[in-house]
Amino acid sequence: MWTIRFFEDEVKELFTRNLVRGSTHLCQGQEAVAVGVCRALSAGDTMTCTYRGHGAVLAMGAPVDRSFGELLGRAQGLCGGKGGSMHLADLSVGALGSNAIVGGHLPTSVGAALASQYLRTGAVSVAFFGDGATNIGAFHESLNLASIWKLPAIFVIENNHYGEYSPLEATTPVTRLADRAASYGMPGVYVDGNDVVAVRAVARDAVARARAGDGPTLVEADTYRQQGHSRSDPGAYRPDGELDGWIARDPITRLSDAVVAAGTLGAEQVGAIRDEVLRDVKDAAERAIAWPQPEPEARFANVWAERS
Ligand SMILES: Cc1ncc(C[n+]2csc(CCOP(=O)(O)OP(=O)(O)O)c2C)c(N)n1
Repeated sequence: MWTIRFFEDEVKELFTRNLVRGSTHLCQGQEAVAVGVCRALSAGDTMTCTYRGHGAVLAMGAPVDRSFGELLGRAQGLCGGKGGSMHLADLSVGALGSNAIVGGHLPTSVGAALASQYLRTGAVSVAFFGDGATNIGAFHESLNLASIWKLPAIFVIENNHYGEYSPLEATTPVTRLADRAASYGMPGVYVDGNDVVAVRAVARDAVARARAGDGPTLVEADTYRQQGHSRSDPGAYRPDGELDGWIARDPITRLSDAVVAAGTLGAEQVGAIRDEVLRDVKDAAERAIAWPQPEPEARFANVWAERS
């Protein structure tokens, strides 16, 4: 979770230095969802996510320096610098792609689940998406098809309570989003998305169900984005005190405090791990900044399939 937090903090910094092109959507505060779910997966499983997807891609195990490199448009970036912040993919770790289109990746995840069922690989397919995406047509079609075919899919709503600048209640009549699962005949599980241990437990159950051939699960992880929607949004529309209330429930602080309270690690050890992760993330950013831009000739590579 610290890797994701420090990665996002660094991206914010790189943005102010005008080193990141395009827009970017940060996920500070939502780390426990990505980490809790991805820790329940095994090699060969796949994941798709939104434009707010840096955390999920890192949680799958994508290298930190090459992830920075992609945001910086470097040749050694995960996608050769062509995808940028909103289009991160690393097939070697099962990260099939983040996606700028709200809900656009859900059919991709269903396709991966169908491939798994057809080829009998046993792989599970996870899709992360926001609360706003549950109002998109692709959400309905994806859950419907996954359920009727009993596909090994897990749909994870990162309910951060806002779609851009609109609170959930302004756009969505049913605000306990896990209840939407009933329409598709699948279990709908609500979980505290700032409790990484609880998220992992829910994800393990969903993975077991998927691997057993019992079909998909809809998970609603209740969380909060501590930053605005994207780079230029200070989040001024949030009611006074709301952000502070969620920061008091910060997923990383909660886990650190719990580990210390249980006597598993001392506070100093926790601090040392934190410092080490921070150093590693900063080093990775420095490495990526030093990498070259892609050669102009590379711009069409991997865009079209070669004619055989
Ligand atoms: C199909 C589509 N419609 C509209 C947009 C513009 N848009 C970008 S982010 C966003 C809000 C989505 O909110 P949510 O699904 O809750 O995800 P969050 O940003 O909170 O993680 C919208 C409407 C888009 N990218 N794609």
